[in-house]
Amino acid sequence: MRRGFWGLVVSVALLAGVALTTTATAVAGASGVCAADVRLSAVDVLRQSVEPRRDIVVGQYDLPTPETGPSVAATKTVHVYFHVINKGTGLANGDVPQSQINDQIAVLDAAFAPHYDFVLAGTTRTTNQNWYTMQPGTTAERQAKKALHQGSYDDLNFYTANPGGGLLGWATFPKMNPRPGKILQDGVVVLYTSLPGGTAVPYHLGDTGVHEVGHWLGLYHTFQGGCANPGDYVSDTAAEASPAFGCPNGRNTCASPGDDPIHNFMDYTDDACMDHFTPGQFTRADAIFDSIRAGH
Ligand SMILES: [Ca+2]
Ligand SMILES: [Ca+2]
Ligand SMILES: [Zn+2]
Repeated sequence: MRRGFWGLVVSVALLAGVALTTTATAVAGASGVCAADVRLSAVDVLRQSVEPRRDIVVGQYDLPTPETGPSVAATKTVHVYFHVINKGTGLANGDVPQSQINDQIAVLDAAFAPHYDFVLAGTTRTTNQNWYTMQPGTTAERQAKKALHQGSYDDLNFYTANPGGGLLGWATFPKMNPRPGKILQDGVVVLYTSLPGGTAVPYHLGDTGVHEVGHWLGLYHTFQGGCANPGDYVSDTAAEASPAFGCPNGRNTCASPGDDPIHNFMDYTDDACMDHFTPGQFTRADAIFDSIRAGH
């Protein structure tokens, strides 16, 4: 999940039925449940700094952790079912135009190339006031996804809505051998104004979608676990003590080698600042996709 703007404390009821509270510095890295993200604007960093740190790491057991797999993986085609949840017609009501959907797909393609090729398989448009403001772990979310989800576990269901409270998005992690009901809840949700060309400045270039799809593929935040090993379970991302906001070049919060990976899509920096995944992240994502999502 990703939160912008206000960064208030948010309670997230995980799909696993475990309630947890996450703050600006919290990490909910749990497989099969929603990835709790908080991304603040620069003005909220002060608020963040006075909040107690509550890093929460649960349920990683179902994700393969080693970076194993072929050195050159074939491009995986991922079909995308795009679900626009709005409260009426027109962009002001969340009814994003097809051009922005196409642009979001193009941003995903650019970010994940050449490992993943995203192909739009269908677009649905639903007007529902309750679903439009759904938040992670709510009845509204469960109902919306149950009604709208299409395809199988290797297809991406991408929802846009207006969850409010500064939430930019959230995602479900891959889970080994998911039950049919779990598959229906699979996918990513983003704030509709975070699509490319949207108004959620500085989160308006489509990288919230990239970040959430990163979680959907099994990637953790670069600040997962802080400075301690194994961190994000990826060896070529430098450890990072806490989320970075804005674009703080030269930030270095851990004594281990390397500056913080502030330009990585799995940090919390501005869209204009984040621009890549590492080879290790792709190796991890590919291994997880092959073992958990492909063919399910
Ligand atoms: Ca790392
Ligand atoms: Ca360092
Ligand atoms: Zn996240």
